[in-house]
Amino acid sequence: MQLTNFIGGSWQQAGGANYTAVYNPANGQELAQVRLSTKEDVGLAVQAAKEAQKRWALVPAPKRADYLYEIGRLMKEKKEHLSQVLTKEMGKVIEEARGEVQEGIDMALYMAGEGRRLVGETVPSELQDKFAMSVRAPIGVVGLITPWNFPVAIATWKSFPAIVAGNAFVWKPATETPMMAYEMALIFEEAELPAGVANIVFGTGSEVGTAMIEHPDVRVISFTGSTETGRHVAETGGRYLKKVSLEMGGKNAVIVMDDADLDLAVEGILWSAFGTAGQRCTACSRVIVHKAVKSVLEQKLIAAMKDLSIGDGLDESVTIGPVINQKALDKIDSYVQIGKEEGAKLLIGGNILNEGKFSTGHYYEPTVFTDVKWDSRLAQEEIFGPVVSLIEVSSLDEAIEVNNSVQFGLSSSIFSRDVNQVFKAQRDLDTGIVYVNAGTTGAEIHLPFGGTKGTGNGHRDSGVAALDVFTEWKSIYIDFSGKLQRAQIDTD
Ligand code: UN1
Repeated sequence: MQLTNFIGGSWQQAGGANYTAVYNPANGQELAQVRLSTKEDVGLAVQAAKEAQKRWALVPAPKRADYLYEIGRLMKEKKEHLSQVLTKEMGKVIEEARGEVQEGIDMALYMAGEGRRLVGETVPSELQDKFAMSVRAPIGVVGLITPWNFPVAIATWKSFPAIVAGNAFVWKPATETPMMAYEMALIFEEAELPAGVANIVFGTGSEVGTAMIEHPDVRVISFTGSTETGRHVAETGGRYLKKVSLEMGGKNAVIVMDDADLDLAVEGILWSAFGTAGQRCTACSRVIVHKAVKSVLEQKLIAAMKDLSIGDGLDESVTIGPVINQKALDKIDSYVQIGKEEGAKLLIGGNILNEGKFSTGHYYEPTVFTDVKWDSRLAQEEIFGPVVSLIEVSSLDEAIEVNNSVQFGLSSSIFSRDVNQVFKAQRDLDTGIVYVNAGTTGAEIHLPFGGTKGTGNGHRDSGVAALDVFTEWKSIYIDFSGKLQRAQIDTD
């Protein structure tokens, strides 16, 4: 299977000479080939988007929304097919893949609803016979750069608010997961979304991503990926005075207090630490546990981990799939070695799995360290794999301090039945998302998604907040007094 760019409503061969192949991380099978695009391909896509956007911006927003309803309907109709492709390409287990596709469907319907709102303000003017209001105006052509770990959901968080608000987009999906983008292009085509509103260019960050950021006609860049790349995107975007929305790393913690329901906490930890093989920005990577319940929690965790089943995510009985590629596997393993060197105690796991049914894929054993020092590298740096570190504390204050000690601020969680502790925690945890009596994953699409500190730069994906990324506020004053009225002066 050969994937080609989707530009101006047609399938176009990329101009680059190089190909990249897509492999199933569960078994190493080649799934597709993609020709890598060049700066010139980006230019063609931006041009197509620019022309289409002028007309698209004039389509009433409720009509733009009708396309999203149709896209949502088609995604629902193809949900099982999309989920299967997603599992093959990215590796997450099929149940989670279905959940991710559902997240995209939810986003389509939710943003379609926004087409009948896109709420602005009307406020009284300080002058007589003058009317004042603000409206959301589309920005133009927007550039979307998305990661491989949520190849559908994150793309919908960005592209659907962009189009309902009257923009056209150029989307560069991750090189590891172009097939999901291709599937979405087929849906855009079937929904008869006007040509050029949605454009997809396959290629590398250094060539295609950079060309998007540097193109004068791309006014917004919405990026999800690593902190290192995000910083580069912001630096380059800053030179061109672009609006850059970044969603980056995490080092999320579950706090388990001494009064917590420990069985529930174990379920929450396992789901958020090892779901998606730990490859979520929101994954639980630290467990901050009160010393009074530490050893019971450890025993319960070890016991519950016996039920985890690792393998090809297409097998319905499997609960943990492979990690994306060899590079990821090496990185995860290097952190396990770092943990050992730092003196953390390995409770369970800690190995690459490469024998028998694992020999052709990229699998890592779910791993738990305990007695981890809060300021060690294991406890501070993002691993993006199925490795979790237990850190002991003696009080809620200390737990909050440890939670807030990392450079990231995406998600946090507390298990406690004490309402006073819970309310204090939700106020003082410095992350963009806080869960009470649930793990660190599972954000719903109608709330803002994003984080503080090294996780983001003040913007949010999904929720109404996403519309702030893809619109400019326009304030409109209409004077119907028939005379010149000067604000701040003729007010008596
Ligand atoms: C991500 O980790 O990059 O909240 C996105 C969650 C999912 C989205 C995660 N709904 O875990």
